[in-house]
Amino acid sequence: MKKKLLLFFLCTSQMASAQNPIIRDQFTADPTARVFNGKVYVYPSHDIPAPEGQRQDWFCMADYHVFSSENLTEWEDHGVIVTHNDVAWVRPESYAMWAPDCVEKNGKYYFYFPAAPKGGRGFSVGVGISDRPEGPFEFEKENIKGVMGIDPCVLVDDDGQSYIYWSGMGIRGGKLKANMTELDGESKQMEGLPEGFKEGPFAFKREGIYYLTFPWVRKEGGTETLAYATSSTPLGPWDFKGIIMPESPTGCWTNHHSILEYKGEWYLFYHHNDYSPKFDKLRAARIDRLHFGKKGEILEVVPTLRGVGINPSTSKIDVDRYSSASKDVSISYVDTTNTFKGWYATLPEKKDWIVYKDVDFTGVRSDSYMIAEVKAEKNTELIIREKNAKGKIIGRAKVVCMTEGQFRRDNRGRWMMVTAALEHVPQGISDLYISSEEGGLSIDWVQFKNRDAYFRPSDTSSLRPDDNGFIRRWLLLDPIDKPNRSNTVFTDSYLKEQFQKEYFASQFTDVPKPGKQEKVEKQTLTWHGLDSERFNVKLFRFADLNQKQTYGVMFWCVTVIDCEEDIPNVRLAAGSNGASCWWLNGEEVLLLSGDRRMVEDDGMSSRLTLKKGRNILRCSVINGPGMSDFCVRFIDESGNPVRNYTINIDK
Ligand code: FUB
Repeated sequence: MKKKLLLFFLCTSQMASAQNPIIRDQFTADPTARVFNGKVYVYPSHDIPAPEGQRQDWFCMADYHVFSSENLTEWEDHGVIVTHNDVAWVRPESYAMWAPDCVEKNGKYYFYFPAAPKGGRGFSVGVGISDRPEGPFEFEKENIKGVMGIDPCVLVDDDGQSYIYWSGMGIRGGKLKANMTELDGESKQMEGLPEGFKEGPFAFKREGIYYLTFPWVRKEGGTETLAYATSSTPLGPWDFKGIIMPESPTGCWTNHHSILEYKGEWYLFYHHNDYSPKFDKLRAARIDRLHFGKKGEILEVVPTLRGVGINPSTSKIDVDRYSSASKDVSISYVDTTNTFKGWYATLPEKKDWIVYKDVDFTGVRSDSYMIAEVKAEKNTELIIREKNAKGKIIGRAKVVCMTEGQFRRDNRGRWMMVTAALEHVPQGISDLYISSEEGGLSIDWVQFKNRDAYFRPSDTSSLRPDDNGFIRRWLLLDPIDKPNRSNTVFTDSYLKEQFQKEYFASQFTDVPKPGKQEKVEKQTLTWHGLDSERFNVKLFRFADLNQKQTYGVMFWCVTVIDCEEDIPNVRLAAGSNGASCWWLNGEEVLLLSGDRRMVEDDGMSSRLTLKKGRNILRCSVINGPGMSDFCVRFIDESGNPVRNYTINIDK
């Protein structure tokens, strides 16, 4: 009985966003891309590090995944479609599931793959059949008789006749029977191809011309190029035409590809070894545009980091995958022990720049902001322009160079998040031109976000309290875990203990920079500089927006009040959902205890003086199950709001 693969249903779908490489959470090689039902499906090999007992210096592949995308930017992983232990003729644990293909004929999908046969030597090729491109596939019990080798590729011609090509002592080809699972007659060696090692045939037809494309080692001791030949018939003889892509600049010995037309454009799918620079048997699939000349010749493709597709400006854009850059710009792995964390780009000097093409600003409002993950070797400014060096400035953000002691090495060192209001929003699709005011800037990603209903990032301008005196600019720390299931525990003694405890260094003295991180037991928490859209600072929403826990939490909040002169005889008036404690210039001035709802001016301090210059106001809110928030203002002797000061958290 043929075996239906249960495994298929056990695997969850995952999305990955992409430039090059396109799949960012696993090694992928030999990408065969096909268009089915208006979507692109990619069937790659799945390289893995060899487990113990397997040859450590060779290819190692136990299964196949299939991926799909409509925009060539976001790829859905449909999970494992078959492993080396699921097919009757394949030797279990053989780790030799090499380059596959999949084609559609009369509504059925045929998945062709090479593997090591039970009790045999070398490679054979088998087929799985499905009603859907992503499976589940039913696998033929026997391999295809007469096909001995690797890298099967099938061409379904306009008249319905199918041809299979593979590599085994050169490149061979033959007709397939209508059942798509058997050779029809003898296969033959493809004639007219150049001398030198060849494998990975990929055949297609365009404007009546048959193209046979293949990895080819053109010089002795060299690595693989991608090359092609053409013919007026599907099985040749072939006219050798030239190179599609030269040898890999990263030294990857193999290359293996497919070519397809999608929505009027042609694409080359291929691989390099981006995630494994020192071992080229762990490869990474890529895409770049391919163009034909007037006579149907394939123009040479230059591999890019940017790849293809349009990135929505509202999702994180890894600008280290740039389209072009000044010559001193470099890229580095974010984490050399886990290359899948990606790269960042460094712009050493003021003159350095990056261009990142095709970012879609549709839907970005004029009051939106940019957020970027950056680090600096000296105080500098990140500047993002539209199109080029002369383009309008979209946004710019100050990047301070954090000194030792201001950051923790275990928290990505100097890295920080910076935000800035947008000065200009490009219309539709635009290129980004990224530079820095002083150089010394490294950047990982940038994103453009619409303001939400509760907060927007604070900027460096001075802010006054609102018309009613409420203070709306704060540094908020991600919530500390306080797993209280009920608020009945909020007695004065419990709260004193909780509010006086030291959770992180300089907790009662520091005015942190946005992006600074604190280590609180096992949690790594970040400070955010935010302006509240409402008079009450919605801590619950803040936690939720940052995908942090919302219940059973303790928040720490700081702001700076700058006075031009002493303001005596004022009272701090606050309300909070959850209990809260308030400190002015290091002195505790108010405790709102018990389980309470937020009410304006719920508690009041005794008389205070806001001194000339900088005053540091700090609060902590603790809550079990509840929608944490607070509001605070200063009021004078007559109960009127005090407003003659500015709020500046960023100075
Ligand atoms: O992925 C294993 C083998 O490496 C493929 O079958 C060849 O084409 C080469 O890319």
